[in-house]
Amino acid sequence: MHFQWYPGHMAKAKKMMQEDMKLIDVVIELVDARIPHSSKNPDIDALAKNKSRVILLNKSDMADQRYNNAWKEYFESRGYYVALVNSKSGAGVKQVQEIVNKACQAKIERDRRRGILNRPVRAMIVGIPNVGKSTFINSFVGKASTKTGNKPGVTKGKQWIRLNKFTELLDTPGILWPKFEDQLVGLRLALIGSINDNIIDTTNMALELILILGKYYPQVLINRYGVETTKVEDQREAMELLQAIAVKRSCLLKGGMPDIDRAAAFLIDDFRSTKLGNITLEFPDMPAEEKEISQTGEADARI
Ligand SMILES: Nc1nc2c(ncn2[C@@H]2O[C@H](COP(=O)(O)OP(=O)(O)OP(=O)(O)O)[C@@H](O)[C@H]2O)c(=O)[nH]1
Ligand SMILES: [Mg+2]
Repeated sequence: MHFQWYPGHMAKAKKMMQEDMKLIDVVIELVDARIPHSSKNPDIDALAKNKSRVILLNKSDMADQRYNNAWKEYFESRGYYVALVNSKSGAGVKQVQEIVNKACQAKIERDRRRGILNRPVRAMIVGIPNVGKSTFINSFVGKASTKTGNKPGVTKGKQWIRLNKFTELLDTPGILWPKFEDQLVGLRLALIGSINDNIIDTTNMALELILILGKYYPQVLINRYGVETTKVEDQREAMELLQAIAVKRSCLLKGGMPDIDRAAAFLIDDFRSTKLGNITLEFPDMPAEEKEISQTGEADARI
């Protein structure tokens, strides 16, 4: 289910994106509501210069409702039109048409002043692999016309889906690369399952998760695993907590030592399957030093 970027790959994707940008009026970027910072493409602002911008916080059903709203406000305050969506169930998808209309209002009026009437606005969906582009398009368009699956992929050719009198959608979404030079971003992308587990060490992923949970969701690990405390400040304390979870769950190696790898794997599984609840891993007001909470890489304060 995973996608890997190589320099050739990326250059091609970028070139394709530049070509597609010439055809469209509005860019609809999907980000994962659990990690809106890390799942946002670093180059899209430059690529989509002068285009109307819509951000969809997808998989909002898996994220924390309080922070969903905070992120919505955050992006709105930066000039984006924003919606919270669950593409899988279709919740929130209907309002996207209205948001696209609003985002394109200025353009429609400009056209009208020039005597161009009834030219539909052209939109394109973009986002990193596995963020839910195909699922969203299916839901938005109203029938299963685009291939979906838990598998990144690229389709060739350009076709437009006529949504209604006012809007056309490029049928192939643009696949964008994440900020993968940033290790912390890599860990969080791996946590939500969007990059290969084999590239990123599972224990490091679990430690990053524990640091965030300890800070923002202190009750979660206590309730689920019966550990005494989740007060963790650094990697060493996070490791101690992971060991405590292993012991509580009787994940032991021969000789009785805690089996860290197994504990890390089921902690991550529990997070991904929302058994830990609806958890957001990034927050709009996260101070810069907390973006570096895991001390594994340079924090990227840019969104
Ligand atoms: N819970 C939940 N799952 C979703 C949502 N949107 C998509 N998914 C799931 O996420 C996985 C990836 O969805 P896709 O639509 O294939 O993602 P994509 O962006 O098209 O992926 P690529 O084509 O690989 O770039 C699938 O298992 C979907 O069912 C959502 O809003 N909520
Ligand atoms: Mg797809």
